[in-house]
Amino acid sequence: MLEALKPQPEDQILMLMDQFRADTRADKIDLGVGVYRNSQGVTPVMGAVKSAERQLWESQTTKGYTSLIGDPAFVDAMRDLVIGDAVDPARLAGAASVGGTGAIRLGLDLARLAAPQATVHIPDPSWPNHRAIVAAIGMPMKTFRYFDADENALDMPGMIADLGAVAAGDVVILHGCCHNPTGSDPTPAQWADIVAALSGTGAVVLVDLAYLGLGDGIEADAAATRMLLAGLPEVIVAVSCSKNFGLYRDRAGVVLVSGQSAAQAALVRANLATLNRLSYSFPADHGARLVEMILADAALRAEWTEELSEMRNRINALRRDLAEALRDAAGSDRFAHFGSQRGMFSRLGATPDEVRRLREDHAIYMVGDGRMNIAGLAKEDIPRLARAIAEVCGQ
Ligand code: PLP
Ligand code: TYF
Repeated sequence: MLEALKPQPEDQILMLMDQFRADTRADKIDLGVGVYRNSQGVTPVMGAVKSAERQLWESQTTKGYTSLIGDPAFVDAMRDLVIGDAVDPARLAGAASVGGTGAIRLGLDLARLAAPQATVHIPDPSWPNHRAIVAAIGMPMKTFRYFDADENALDMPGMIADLGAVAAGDVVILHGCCHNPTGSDPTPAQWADIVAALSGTGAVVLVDLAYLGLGDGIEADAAATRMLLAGLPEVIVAVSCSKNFGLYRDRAGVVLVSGQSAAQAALVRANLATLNRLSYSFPADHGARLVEMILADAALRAEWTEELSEMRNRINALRRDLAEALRDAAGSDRFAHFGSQRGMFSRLGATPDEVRRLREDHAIYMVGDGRMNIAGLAKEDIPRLARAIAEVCGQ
């Protein structure tokens, strides 16, 4: 039977990780996979996480099963962090997931249970896994205009036109903040236009929130999600704790769903529990519990908030430094947007051939579409990176 299996396309981003590891050049620069690195080039375990792990080791008396939606205290803590009081908690249901990817999958599986023929609308461009997951679960899919690569700016008229034409019951994926791969998010006024375009369509928004706190701060980064929740009757929010808690391999995440009534929320909760049960019964608990402990304890929360600010400030300083170095190296403002974009990523606007030359001639690794993980950059590498970019893409 197994001979019938077909080879699967590889994830381009994860493939690049292996290619980088195999490169023996000492001065190689990794701008591929989206992980944060500190000034020592390390993706650290956050201090607040270490403290919570120590406390958990001392205090945990059982590793018995939690519940099918995970630890309810974790779900509530994430609801408070992400949603605050933007919607009546009685209308909300949530479930712990296996990372942000698991939350997206859970949210889309829920939508498919409710409306198997609904079309899922994905921004152009988007995180490649969106398209891959939608294809895997067999829902129809369409892209909507998001970014104008020539202008290095959002295509607001295109986006508003496309979103306004979405059919009732369709699903629209939006990045809550720190858009991957462009680093370009709508302004609050533009978000208001997006909500206005969607309201009345009957579309259900799925907000992918993988970088809360890494753009402009927790409250600012949650604002769009809250605006969508407040303005639309049904919203699914898929939250990752991988980046902002540095819990990548512990796979902590949550899906939060706002329904139109408390009765609908109960129905959603029961469906999420069943979806978890059919995949793996109980979602992983360790990372989720650490997050819950950090959010519930004033001292741990203050420590985490401070560490998250440091990460964000470092990313934004790297952005400014890179934009400045490129201005000097290229003698133009062509790359000025790196300084004002947010989150881990920006796109260089390079051709596939230029991306290849940067890799082969300069040992600089970025995703094929020219996406760079600025959060993985070492400050010392900025001058060399800027010179290489100016040389390869400068004309
Ligand atoms: N969504 C986006 C846009 C991402 O970039 C990522 C990657 O980190 C995720 C979701 C999911 O992350 P994870 O499954 O590692 O929590
Ligand atoms: O976009 C990125 O680089 C991160 C990490 O299948 C990632 O979101 C990439 C691919 C993938 C899972 C996570």
